[in-house]
Amino acid sequence: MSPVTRSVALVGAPTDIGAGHRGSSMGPEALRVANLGARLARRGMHVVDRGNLTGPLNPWAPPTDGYRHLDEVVAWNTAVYEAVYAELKEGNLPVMLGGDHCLAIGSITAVARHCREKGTKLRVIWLDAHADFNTSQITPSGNIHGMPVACLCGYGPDALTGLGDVTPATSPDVFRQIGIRSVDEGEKRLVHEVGVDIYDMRYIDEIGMKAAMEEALADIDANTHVHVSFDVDFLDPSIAPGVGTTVRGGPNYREAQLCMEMIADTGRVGSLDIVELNPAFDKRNQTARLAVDLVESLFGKSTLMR
Ligand code: B3U
Ligand code: MN
Ligand code: MN
Repeated sequence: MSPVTRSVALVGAPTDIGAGHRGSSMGPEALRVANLGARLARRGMHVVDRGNLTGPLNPWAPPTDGYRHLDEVVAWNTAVYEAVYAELKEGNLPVMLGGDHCLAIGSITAVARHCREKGTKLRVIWLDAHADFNTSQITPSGNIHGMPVACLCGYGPDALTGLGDVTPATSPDVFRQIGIRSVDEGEKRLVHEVGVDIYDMRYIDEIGMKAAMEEALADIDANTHVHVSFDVDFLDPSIAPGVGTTVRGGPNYREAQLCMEMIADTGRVGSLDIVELNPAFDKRNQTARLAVDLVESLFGKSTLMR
């Protein structure tokens, strides 16, 4: 099945403001070099590349009150929020090229507003090694790329939880997290307390990617907008070394392809983030090329012969 719209807008957000390593700021260009636009066009999509958003440089400062670079994170997310909302309003399918995962606060806040205005149900498929549900009290690092899901659910500073028209932008029941295998102690307690639906690697190993994805996608219907937030560290580092925080034991190539194909089969993909790609850690752009390959599957490329 085809996605919600055939018209795709690429929006670059070249920053590593929320991350613990420098370099994801080079992600948008690496994805372009890996031919993202042409590969989506090959899938029959009409593709426009809006170029890159701009925002403050990374001051590389230590945390203040549990946050690193909060003002700069707010500035970048405000830009992402406005750009993604404008694309949705025009009927385009926004693909936000990160950048680190803190930028999902802006993109998903925009998608949540769009869904409220359209009366559609929002479902966020969060592909990641991490739960990204830290707060300033429990974060081990102060890095805001470890906090976007919490912020989107109202656990965060006012400047980030209140980016959009409604605060908080979403709630825990909106999320399905896939591939999780690195969760901090306080974060683990919090995701259990609020009830995030997590398909961790132990569960995927036990029941298989197919059954896990069937469960995760079960209640998507014709009135659902699916947003995919693809943190490239979701993938096993043996196939995707180009990320700041590698965690062993992630999905292999075939599992990742199946995951993307099953999301594509819903026919409801309406927006996408591609984040945490870090060319400074990559070899010959292989992780960017793999990410593009998987995104092509997300937009309908299938190996199915029958
Ligand atoms: N949970 C850790 C590490 C982390 C989260 N997201 C990424 N790394 N990419 C933290 O710092 O919050
Ligand atoms: Mn993440
Ligand atoms: Mn991650």
